[in-house]
Amino acid sequence: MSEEMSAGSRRPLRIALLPGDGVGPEVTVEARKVLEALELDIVWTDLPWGSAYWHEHGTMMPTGAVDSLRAQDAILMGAVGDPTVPDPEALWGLILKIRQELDLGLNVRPARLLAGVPCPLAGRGPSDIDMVFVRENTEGEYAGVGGRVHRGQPAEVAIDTTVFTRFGCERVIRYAFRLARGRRGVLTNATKSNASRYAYPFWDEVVEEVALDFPDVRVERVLVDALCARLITNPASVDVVVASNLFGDILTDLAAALQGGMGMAASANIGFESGPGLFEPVHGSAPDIAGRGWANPSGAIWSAALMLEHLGARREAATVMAALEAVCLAGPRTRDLGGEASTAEVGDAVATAVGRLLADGAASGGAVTEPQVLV
Ligand code: GGG
Repeated sequence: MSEEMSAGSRRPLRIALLPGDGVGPEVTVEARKVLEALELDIVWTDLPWGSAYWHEHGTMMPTGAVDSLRAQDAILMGAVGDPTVPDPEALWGLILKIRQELDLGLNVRPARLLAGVPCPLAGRGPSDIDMVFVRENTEGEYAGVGGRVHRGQPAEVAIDTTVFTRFGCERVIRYAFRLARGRRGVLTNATKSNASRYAYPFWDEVVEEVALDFPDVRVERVLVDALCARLITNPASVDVVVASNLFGDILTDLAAALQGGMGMAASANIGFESGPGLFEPVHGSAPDIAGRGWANPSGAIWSAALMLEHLGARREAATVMAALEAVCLAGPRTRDLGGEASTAEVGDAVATAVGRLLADGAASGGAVTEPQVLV
């Protein structure tokens, strides 16, 4: 984490903007608008990578793309995926490649229901849904280890191997314990060690070993299928969840639904050493609604707040979150939240709220303070 990056830092923040595909450009332009309302000194680098780039050049990104990202302080991304590009090509050519090559081993996804956002569960409100998912981000079923032979033949074989390393698991699990310690002191380990022969029993062992260093955190081992049910029946009982890459991916779509829909969900892909993190809404490219101005920019704006927090600009991160929360409460809202506003109208409203909060803070000498998510 770069603690030294703050609003008062001496040099501008270098932020790469990677809008990507589908609704990605529509939501990232709003996140950028909100960041610009903070009046930070930011040097933007626009990256035209994604499916259109693939059609022109045959690859999702140019040669040396990931290395060029190392010079940035952070990457703000939209989404990747388009019906005209094979999914494995799009994902392995861009987001999964960036995560692996920059060693962004951690994916932190808060799932909090903001006041004013409708919850699909009857009788549940913001006090019931406030969780953080800590997802291992470069291994597991997304390690890319496997193969396919005898294509198109009756003997065709396809193998994807779950890969857990002690190094990769332990650093993520340790992070989750630290996060749990600073919240309710409970860590839920999402596992499947009843059916998995080797990988998840190993994952559980690492959790138990790391737990010895955190005697103040109660750890519960919950089978991922049972955890899905519990997220519906008793979401308030879940606080910090640590999960493998695959389970984290799936659980956070369910959690996103609980926090009002995919459009609300944000994520931080971060490493354990210095280097840029990548911040992206959890939703994909949503080609079915792309170009209509319907996408909810909240997940992208929330991701921008996580980016600021990771850069050490905690007060600014809190200001963005306070602005987003004010707009969720009072509107305008996009149609996924029951409103009629466009993506740009919501972005404008959040940017205006940021300006108002800054002016109020300057007038009162006070700062917006909010609990933060990253540790
Ligand atoms: N910004 C989210 C996005 O582009 N999602 C596409 C996707 O399916 N990503 C897989 C993953 O997050 O592991």
